[in-house]
Amino acid sequence: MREFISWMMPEAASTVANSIDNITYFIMLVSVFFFILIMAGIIVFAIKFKKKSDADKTSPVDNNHMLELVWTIIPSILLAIMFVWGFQVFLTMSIPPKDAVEIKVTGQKWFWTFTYPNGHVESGKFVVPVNTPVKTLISSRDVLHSMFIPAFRTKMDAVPNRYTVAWFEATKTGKYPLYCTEFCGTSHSAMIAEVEVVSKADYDKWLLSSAGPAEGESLADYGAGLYKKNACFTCHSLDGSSMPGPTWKGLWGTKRQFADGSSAVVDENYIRESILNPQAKIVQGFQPVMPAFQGILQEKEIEALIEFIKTVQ
Ligand code: HEC
Ligand SMILES: [Cu+2]
Repeated sequence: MREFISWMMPEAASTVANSIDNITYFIMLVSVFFFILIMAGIIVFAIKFKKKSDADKTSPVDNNHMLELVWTIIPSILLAIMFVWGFQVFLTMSIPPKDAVEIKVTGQKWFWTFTYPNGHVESGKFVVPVNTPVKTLISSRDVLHSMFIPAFRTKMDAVPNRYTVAWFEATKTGKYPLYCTEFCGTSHSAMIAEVEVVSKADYDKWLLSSAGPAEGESLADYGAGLYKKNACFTCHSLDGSSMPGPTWKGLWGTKRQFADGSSAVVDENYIRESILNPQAKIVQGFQPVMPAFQGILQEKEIEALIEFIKTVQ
């Protein structure tokens, strides 16, 4: 039976995924069974007891104790099973194991950052060890978001000014999508990340290695990757098209007019300041909605982004 209906669910890759699926299937099958039974009853009775002539009288029977007991007791038992079973799974999902690895997950328009116990900050990519409980402390820097990892059946709101907690234990290495499931504005649909489940050894190795271009990769190419990874693309286009932020096409070297009337030429220092402290100078005609990347981007990453912007002509 399980194999027969499992196409309805995404891949199950965490310890709780199967228990959640089982109770979902149980509730669904019970509902489908009674839906068919009741619908069939309505149709059969409507045909069988249709008033055929004016002489037909309504049945004198007005109750049946046995029948009423049956249709009260059976649904009560089924509901009790659903409640107790569901509550058990809910408790398992709600209480993170004591030895869980703790990772902070921050949502903001329109990307996710993951802060590891050693201070390493990663965006767009959520690397976690396999067969290890991971506790996520989730929050938001602006509006409501929600972290959803379908393969783990994990979903939790990201709320500004407070932490929410979710936990999971991945059972298979591989890559799984993470979505924002709380509509949060223009580029909500681009607010995705990739969960990468790796072996414990690879996880430790990954945590130790610092950010930087791969062997043989130019700084500008590395910057192009960061443009995607840090979701700059949700607000800045490369082809001149209009988005919440100014396009990067031909940005380098142009003269910028700011909302306060001052102006400056776009050079390394201006870009650096725009990334770390975007509110310092607001480009005329734009809203001050760019998030500050202070504490998120490393020095080398900022250099790479500057090199990349230079190449967008
Ligand atoms: C939520 C939307 C948003 C995101 C995400 C975003 N920006 Fe911006 N950015 C803006 C807006 C709006 C402005 C113009 C207003 C201002 O100057 O703050 C801007 C301005 C800039 C400027 C100055 C550009 C100019 O035309 O003078 C730079 C450089 C910049 N952003 C870099 C980045 C980088 C690098 C990233 C990714 C790491 C990024 N931005 C992510 C919205 C965003
Ligand atoms: Cu969101």
